[in-house]
Amino acid sequence: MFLKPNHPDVQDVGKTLIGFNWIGGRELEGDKALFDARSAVDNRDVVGLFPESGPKDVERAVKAARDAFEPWKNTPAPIRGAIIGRIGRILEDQKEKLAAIITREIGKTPREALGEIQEAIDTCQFFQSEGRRLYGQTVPSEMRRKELFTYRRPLGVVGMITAGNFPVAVPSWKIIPAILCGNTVVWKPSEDAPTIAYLFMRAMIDAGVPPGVVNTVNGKGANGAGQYMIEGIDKGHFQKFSFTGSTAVGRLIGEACGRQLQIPSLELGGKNPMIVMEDADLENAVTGALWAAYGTAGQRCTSLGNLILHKPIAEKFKTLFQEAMQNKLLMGNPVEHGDDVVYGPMMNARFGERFMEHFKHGKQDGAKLLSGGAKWDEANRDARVLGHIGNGTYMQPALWDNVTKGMWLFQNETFGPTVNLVTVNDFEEAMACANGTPYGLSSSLYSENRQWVEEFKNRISAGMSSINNSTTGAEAHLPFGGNGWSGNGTRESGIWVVDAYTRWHAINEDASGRLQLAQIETDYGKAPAKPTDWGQL
Ligand code: UN1
Repeated sequence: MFLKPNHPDVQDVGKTLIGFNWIGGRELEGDKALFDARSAVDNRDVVGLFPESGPKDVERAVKAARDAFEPWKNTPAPIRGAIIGRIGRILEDQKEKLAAIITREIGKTPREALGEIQEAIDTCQFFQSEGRRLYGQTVPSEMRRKELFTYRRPLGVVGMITAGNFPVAVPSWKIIPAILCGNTVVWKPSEDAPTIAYLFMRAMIDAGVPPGVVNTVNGKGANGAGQYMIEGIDKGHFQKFSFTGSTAVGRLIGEACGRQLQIPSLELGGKNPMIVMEDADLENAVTGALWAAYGTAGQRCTSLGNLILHKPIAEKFKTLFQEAMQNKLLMGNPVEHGDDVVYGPMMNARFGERFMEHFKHGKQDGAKLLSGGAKWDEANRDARVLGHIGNGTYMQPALWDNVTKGMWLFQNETFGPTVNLVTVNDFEEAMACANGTPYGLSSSLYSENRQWVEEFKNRISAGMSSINNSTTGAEAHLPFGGNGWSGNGTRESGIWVVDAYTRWHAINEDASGRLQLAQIETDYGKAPAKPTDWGQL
């Protein structure tokens, strides 16, 4: 591993890692120039230097993955599982160091960064033992001396593109089950977080993942490695594709995979609703809403979008929520102030610019802005903002009131620290609002009323629902994914994801020594000549 001194002003924070693509177990430079992976917290801090990859790099990685496929597929699943267990232990041993890189690179608070590594450890622990299951079935045959079996078979080379907001946890949801099932991988990590991706690769190599089983190509999405990966679908490079990111890019991948008659795994955007009913524990609901809206600076696909308030408590909730924003919501530099801040910067300036655009839509539609609307800077910062913020994109928390279903704000994902307050008269209207967007990822209801809870669970269109908990924070062994524009119905995590990375193989084994014809020669038995006369009853 190569490191060099950082910019003189930020040398205390850490060194600059000289990064590479991993192809066929080797660290390779790309066909294009290097790019700086600059810290979201302070852009003077160059966390890593990485190759911007060209189409040839993608092809090299695909070849390495193809060559590695047969031997890896033939490695017994319990051995593949044992290697995965070792990855988990390395992540556990290096947890603090890796979390510090996440904080530097994308600006997550230390406790969230540790949680992120933990999510990858949980995934390794889960799939380690799956290597000793990966069950098929024995199925009874309709013929004598014939046996039927099912086996899970790997698919081949899996292409993966992941986002920067969960740069280890989400890739682990894909890579770990994919390789456990015997596939090989070409992964394009986010250009916002290549350093942590590189270190995750190193953990895999150290654990004994053989050369070529997992490969990385770094670089941009559009006009970069991401685009070349997607173009590779039509060239037949991949037998499966898995993507976490925007709905627009998900559609492109879905179209290309459709042409190859493949089902990609797509985890896309969200506009997640939270309903707070009149009987809710308001203190708990305020805490949950505050975290879901502003935690991770709103940069989770599970972040809260529409906060739907039952009219009898709407005013009281609003007051409590605004008080909490004033008293509990510290923001700023997570490298300097650690977990004192609830949220840090946007992952990069581009995300900040995109976030700023939503303000003009809100104003045009007549929503009322109660808070926020700008970046924090030296002139407007208040006591809630901690540390040096001059070299990053730090957003004020936004709060919109009087939002209704037809507004742009209600319907579109904003991916930043903002939330819409929507007041409703009754439970029916609350459900109509909660189901009133094209998305359906996460959702939440705060209520003690069992009937409402039951109705909500049955009628909400979402892949994930919380009762009396926030919209974020899915556990690593439950199915993760969404409905509508949030995905294509595939799920990640837990046992369910195994279906995404294997296909079923049905085998029949005939020991009769002759050709037995199913359905035609099957002895289904006969009714007796004199059946019971049921008419006598
Ligand atoms: C994402 O934002 O893409 O449920 C994943 C959560 C996290 C994962 C989010 N465990 O909020």
